[in-house]
Amino acid sequence: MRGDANGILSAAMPLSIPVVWSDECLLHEPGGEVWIGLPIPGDEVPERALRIREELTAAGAPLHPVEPHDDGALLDVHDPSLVDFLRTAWERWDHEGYPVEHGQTRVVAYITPHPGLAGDVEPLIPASPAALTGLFCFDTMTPVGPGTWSAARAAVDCALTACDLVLGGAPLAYACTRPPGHHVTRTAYGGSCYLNNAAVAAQHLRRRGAGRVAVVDVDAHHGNGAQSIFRDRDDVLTASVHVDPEAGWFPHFLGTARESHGTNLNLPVPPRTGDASWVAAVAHLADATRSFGADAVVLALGVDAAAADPESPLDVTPAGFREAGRLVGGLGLPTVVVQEGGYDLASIGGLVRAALEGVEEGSGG
Ligand code: SP5
Ligand code: ZN
Repeated sequence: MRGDANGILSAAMPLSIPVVWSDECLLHEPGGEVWIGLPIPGDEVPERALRIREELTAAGAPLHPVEPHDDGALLDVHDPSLVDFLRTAWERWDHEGYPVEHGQTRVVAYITPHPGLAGDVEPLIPASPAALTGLFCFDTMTPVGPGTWSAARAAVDCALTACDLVLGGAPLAYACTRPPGHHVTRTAYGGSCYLNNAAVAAQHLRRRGAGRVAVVDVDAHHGNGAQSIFRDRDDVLTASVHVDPEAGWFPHFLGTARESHGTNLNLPVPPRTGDASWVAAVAHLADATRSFGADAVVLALGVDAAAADPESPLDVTPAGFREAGRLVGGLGLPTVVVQEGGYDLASIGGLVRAALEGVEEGSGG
């Protein structure tokens, strides 16, 4: 049983949205991350995806196996140097002896080419692997280990497979992926993200015939990656509701309403925002998608805006996620849902289920 918007209980229909899955997405183990100078446990863990899959299959959703895709759309949105770095980072690190000689079991940066360091001198490509990491990674919380590349590349394939289902006529498809991707720009990764799955999906939809695509991002954190990647494009709308970075939240340097322009909409909300204001912001994103004339939607579905989530101070409930899903589904557009954040293992499955039930209800399914 579940409550609808009026609080009336109704029998839950089984979910019918295909859930695209790859076991390879489980191969990335953060092992820990460095936060403000200290090692802490990483919370972007494989168990997240398992919990979501368990909940969705219990709700009746069919699993759909991942299909491999070439690098076409991936290299449209990411610089080849970033992709090459991520593909080879662990082997280089291991080969240079960091794990054995120093106990450094993950690739992490220790120096970055801050714009104030080099001024107008073009920085070197560093010979040291530790220094090279700082050329591509913008934080200390996004470690690369032995399984990271396989998992991140599989996550891209899951997003692309979900796109193909929709391009083939399915109204909706869900990529049950990790690691997430929405913080990754054309040239730099971070925020527990390596490759921008949602941006690659949007680009793939464009390549395969959708004239205009909207990336609607409801993760608790700003979708800075898609904003940056598509900044000069008038064929992709990027729209994000997120906790206000000016109130002290990741990604700290970006995400204000002032960055909004014709095809970019940022709606920061204050800490402790609950369902009413958050759902109103999602309605605003949906209205912008309609006005833009999108032919397809990529919903970047992080569920870390939930009250119990350790990574954000927002207070959205499952009913709020269901209503957000209804609003996006109600656009009546082919919709690819891509998993982003969400870190409370006890509730993550139910939150994603609520959102996807809402998408199906809104789309009339
Ligand atoms: C995809 C996504 O949601 N990325 C957001 C990553 C934000 N990470 C900020 C980490 C700040 C340190 N968290 C420590 C939590 C201790 N409870
Ligand atoms: Zn997030």
